[in-house]
Amino acid sequence: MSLPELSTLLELPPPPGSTASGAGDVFVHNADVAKTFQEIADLLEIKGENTFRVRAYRNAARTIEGLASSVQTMIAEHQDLTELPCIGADLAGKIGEIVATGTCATREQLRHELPPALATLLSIPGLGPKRVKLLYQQRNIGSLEQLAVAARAGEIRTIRGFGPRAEQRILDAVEAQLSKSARFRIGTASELAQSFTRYLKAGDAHAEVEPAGSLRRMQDTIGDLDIVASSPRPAALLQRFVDFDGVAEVLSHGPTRASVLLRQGIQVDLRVVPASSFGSALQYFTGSKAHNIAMRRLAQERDLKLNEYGLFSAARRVAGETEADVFAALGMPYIAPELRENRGEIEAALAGQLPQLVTLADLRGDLHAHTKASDGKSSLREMALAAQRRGWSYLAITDHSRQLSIAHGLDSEAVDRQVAQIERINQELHGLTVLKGIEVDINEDGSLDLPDACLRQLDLVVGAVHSGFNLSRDRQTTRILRAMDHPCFTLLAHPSGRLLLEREPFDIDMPRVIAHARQRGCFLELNAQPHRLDLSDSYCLAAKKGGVLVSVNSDAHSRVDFDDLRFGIGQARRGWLEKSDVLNTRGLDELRTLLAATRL
Ligand code: DGT
Ligand code: CA
Ligand code: CA
Repeated sequence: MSLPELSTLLELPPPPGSTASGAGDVFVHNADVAKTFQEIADLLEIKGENTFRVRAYRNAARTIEGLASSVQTMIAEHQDLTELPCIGADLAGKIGEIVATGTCATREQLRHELPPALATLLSIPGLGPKRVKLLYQQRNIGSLEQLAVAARAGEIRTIRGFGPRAEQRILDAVEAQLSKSARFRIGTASELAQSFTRYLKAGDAHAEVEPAGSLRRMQDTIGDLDIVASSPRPAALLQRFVDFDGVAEVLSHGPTRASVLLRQGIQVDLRVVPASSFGSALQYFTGSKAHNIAMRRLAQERDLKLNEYGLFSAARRVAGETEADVFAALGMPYIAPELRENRGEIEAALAGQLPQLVTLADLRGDLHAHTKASDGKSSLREMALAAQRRGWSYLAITDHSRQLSIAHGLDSEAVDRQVAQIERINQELHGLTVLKGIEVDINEDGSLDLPDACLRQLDLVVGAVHSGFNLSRDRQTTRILRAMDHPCFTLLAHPSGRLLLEREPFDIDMPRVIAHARQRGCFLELNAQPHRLDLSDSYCLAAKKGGVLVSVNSDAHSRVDFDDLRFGIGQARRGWLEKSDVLNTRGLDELRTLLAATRL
């Protein structure tokens, strides 16, 4: 199982009425079981199966949704599910299967028989199983993309029961849905962009190739990739681009630009310009759009014209070969891509007040990492050696606490054992100090998941929310503030709980959390995992303004995860953070002083 998947599992809240500990491997909600049954019913209906069978699944789904207690708990307590209305032995068996495995063979079989994306058509308002069946049987439409193509071509209105108005409604809904789902995490986008860039350069020794757009600005999610290049042989470079092995479809291919769709579903735009325009093209395609518009206006005020070909005074090009030239010709220093959002960076640049943004090289260590003792994949020694190789002064080991049983969280005795192990390894290591820490669960009432005596022996205590995401804003905020008030609390991990493209942040009064952290003297994390990037850029800025230090942490679950810190640093830079705003840029002695000062 990949790491993002595992952490998604880890963070499913427990079913109502159960305690989080030892409830099995995966928390399965009644709603999950009901949804599985509804999907089976939908697929059976699309297939044209017996209506009684379809109705049996729908009735069972309704029964389960309406239950006061969790079916997972009922099964754990050996209650007889066939006593429930509309649940016979067969369905009871399937509920058991879903609770045990997260899915059931009947659903998997149906998904196998029908086009895998067919059921997604049901998400379009006005399309029930009967109409989806018609679309599939009569036009072989099996996905939202195919539905959009058919609707645009006016094919839907020709099917009996659909008219031009229904067709338009469907098209609007499909387009809204497609644009919503079509973003990618920066981790995925960055990996694709790197391999693409390397590939393009390998075929053309004299080409300059640079990823631009939201990726270069290190935005947390990316819509499409934009690559800017210059080459003595543009046609050959564009040909190589469309010939890339991972290309699923060539969307356009001209003399200076081309667009392709990669198999992963991400679009890549390549723009090839003369070397004399490379800087201005890079500036233009890096964006953001709002930044570009403000820059162009500034140029106009000085009787200059700025576009992707250069900065012009009448017909004369005054800059364009490098980005720095363009900024200089407009009377300002180079603005880092991460700042280019028209959030005051142009004014700051003109006034000579740009922040000196933190860099990856400024980090002296990491304050959030796991080992095999909980759900990590590397041993304590492997993690420490990897940290040492990076030239760091310290690495805090912060495995999960006991409540997170699915992640094999540590109890007091296990923490004691790890503390002894860390003391031994610190005897051997040179240059690197392993700090004793824990990622302790913050309970719903704001208490911490391990006894004070256990926490007190550690160098730092990282508090984290892994359950109870749906508390009201007031309760969630109070919970966090209370946890911060614990005498051993050091650092709040992934403060908003968001999982990018998966789960919204929980409802919390972040300005209050920041103000409280300042008062309490504790710290906030910027978690660098590309599916979290939490704090977000704007809350980083709020923390800076509120006088709270941010720790940019990897949350590494294996030694290769330290590489993710570059995404965290990108987010920190988007939030205008400087070296002095980041806790783990401090040397060991200063860090120890700061950590000790959080103890009450
Ligand atoms: P994304 O792809 O949604 O994550 O965001 P971007 O920023 O990469 O946007 P994209 O791919 O549509 O365009 C790349 C850059 O091209 C964008 O950041 C700025 C520039 N650009 C695109 N459209 C316009 C425009 O209408 N006006 C100006 N001034 N610049 C534009
Ligand atoms: Ca883009
Ligand atoms: Ca684009």
